[in-house]
Amino acid sequence: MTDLKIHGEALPNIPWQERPAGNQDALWRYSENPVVPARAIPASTYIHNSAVIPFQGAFAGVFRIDNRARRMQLHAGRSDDGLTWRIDEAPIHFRCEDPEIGAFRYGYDPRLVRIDGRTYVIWCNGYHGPTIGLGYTDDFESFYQLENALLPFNRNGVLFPRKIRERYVLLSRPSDNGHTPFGEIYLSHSPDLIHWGKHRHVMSPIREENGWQSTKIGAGPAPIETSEGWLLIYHGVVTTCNGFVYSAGAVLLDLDEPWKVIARADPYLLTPSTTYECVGNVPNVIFPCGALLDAPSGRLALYYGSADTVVSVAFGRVHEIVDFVRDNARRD
Ligand code: BMA
Repeated sequence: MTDLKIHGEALPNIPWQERPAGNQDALWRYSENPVVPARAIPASTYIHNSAVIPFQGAFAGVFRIDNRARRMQLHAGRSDDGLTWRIDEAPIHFRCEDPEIGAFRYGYDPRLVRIDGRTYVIWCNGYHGPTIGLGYTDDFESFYQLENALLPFNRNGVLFPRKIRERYVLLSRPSDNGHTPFGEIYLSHSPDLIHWGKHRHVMSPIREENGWQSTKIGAGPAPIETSEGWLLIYHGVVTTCNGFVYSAGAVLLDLDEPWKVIARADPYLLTPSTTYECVGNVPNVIFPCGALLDAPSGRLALYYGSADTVVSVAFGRVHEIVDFVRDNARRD
């Protein structure tokens, strides 16, 4: 789709590698994956589902680190090229007005979204079980925590990158307190990032087919605004006789009423098939949490946790991914 309009900033220094000869997939893997090894800092056992964003002409990120007690922590990191990362030794300390909320037990699976110049962190926050933690930073040094957006149990929260009809909009995935065997994507509205309501159902797993998104689904990085709708990359899970398998897929959501699905691709974008996706702490996991976009060219770098062990990158072009969704859309 050559006349597709993609909203966003120019990012001429986006990490990038052209599609390999003979590859016809909408996304292709970086040849040097993984980009963050499990033991990138002495305190880590694994580093995986993590988010990145352009920052001061280079890049910054929030990384999920399972520490040497296997406690899930968030650490800040920086990079000149988006591929080689320096990750802080100490976990992020979120300043919070209410110590009851601030003293979270664990934090994992962060997303990063810039809205009106401020960088928001959305993560799965341990508060009597997993729920949606929300905070912000302007410098990746000081972090501030807001109220939890939703009640436990909930995971996979991510904000849209702008207000829609004067409301902040949040995707989430209500869950249970364990390795949830279900999960649908919902959307909530807020005037102030504190009070959330007007909850809407977005989409369900496709249970009857036993395909890649039959058990549960959850939003990935912040949706990308295009003239064809919001492009959302999400994860889908199938239950096999060896357990859950996590893949990445894509859907287009309505621009003004983003709980309405315009087109949902039937095939996955990426499913575990390399050694670093199939072997590790939790085998067979592709878990997208972050993306960089160069809007003028449509080049996209997708960051995903692999096998709950390392961080990997895949590349694609937004107009080709939109075509992929449209050309392969489910008819239900
Ligand atoms: C989910 C989350 C993710 C993890 C995935 C696979 O429930 O906990 O952090 O990557 O399971 O283990």
